[in-house]
Amino acid sequence: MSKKVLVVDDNKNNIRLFVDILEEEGYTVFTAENGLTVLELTYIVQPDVILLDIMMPEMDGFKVCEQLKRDNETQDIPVIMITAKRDSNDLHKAFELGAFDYIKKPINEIELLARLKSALKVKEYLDLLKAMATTDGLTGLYNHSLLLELLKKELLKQERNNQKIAFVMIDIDRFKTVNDTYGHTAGDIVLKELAKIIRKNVRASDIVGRYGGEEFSIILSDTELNDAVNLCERMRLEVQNHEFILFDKSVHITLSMGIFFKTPQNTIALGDIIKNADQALYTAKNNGRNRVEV
Ligand code: GH3
Ligand code: MG
Ligand code: MG
Ligand code: MG
Repeated sequence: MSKKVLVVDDNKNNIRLFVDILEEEGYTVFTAENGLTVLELTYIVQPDVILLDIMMPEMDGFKVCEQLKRDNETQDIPVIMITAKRDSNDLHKAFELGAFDYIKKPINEIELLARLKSALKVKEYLDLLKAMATTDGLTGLYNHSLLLELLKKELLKQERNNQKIAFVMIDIDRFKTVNDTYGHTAGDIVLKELAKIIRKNVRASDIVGRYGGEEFSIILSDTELNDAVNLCERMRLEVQNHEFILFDKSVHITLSMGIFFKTPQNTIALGDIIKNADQALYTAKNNGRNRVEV
């Protein structure tokens, strides 16, 4: 996919020059003529790199860079400063503010493309690192630590919007038997396929993660208890009837689930939400497995 470059310069001619060079090279280019809208534009466009003019009226490149680096959502996007200045104090300042690199005006096309390429390489590694740190390698779902992070964020959002939230803990029944009978690799196939089934059953906005081993969690935002229970029941039945093909064997599994439902009035701590969902899961196991409990 074509890389996205955001060019910020108050001079229309400069912008045209950048656009010509970059589009010729196959980049997708977005432009802004002043610093004021860069942050919002960056949220929308999600550029891979930003070319940022220093001297601009209203809000200069230093201020824009500072703003971008202060914001969680934008701080990892490499910023290449474009400067007509010759003062090394300014370069020093740019790097202090978190700029990745700089290019001096007048623009040399070869230099511009070379520096851009090196910034994009770094961005690629950063993206990869971030994905590795937040994704479960086997299932592709969010991993444990990101799941908790997202639950924390979701709680704040629900509080602000006065919404209800359901936290679901899912555990495969007698999974050890699957491993013991068909082997660990076969067990891994079940986990992968189950992750897909769970993901398929929830809304795109719902959060699904691998809590650990053979345990999965779902965060259902802005939901009613009834809807959460129905969803879990539907999923429970689908999994019960699903044929997992492990090499040449057909295997069936069942799930136990525990739901904790939180209303805006309930100011429970994050840890207790998990504890309560776990408790409900434990009840489901005790009541015979292949069940949903609240
Ligand atoms: P219960 O119904 O009480 O949950 O029984 P169980 O056998 O599922 O529970 P137990 O906690 O005794 O066993 C969980 C099993 O999950 C044991 C472990 O080998 C397996 N498991 C955990 N992570 C993985 C994994 O990544 N791959 C595979 N193949 N198995 C895993
Ligand atoms: Mg300028
Ligand atoms: Mg377990
Ligand atoms: Mg289990």
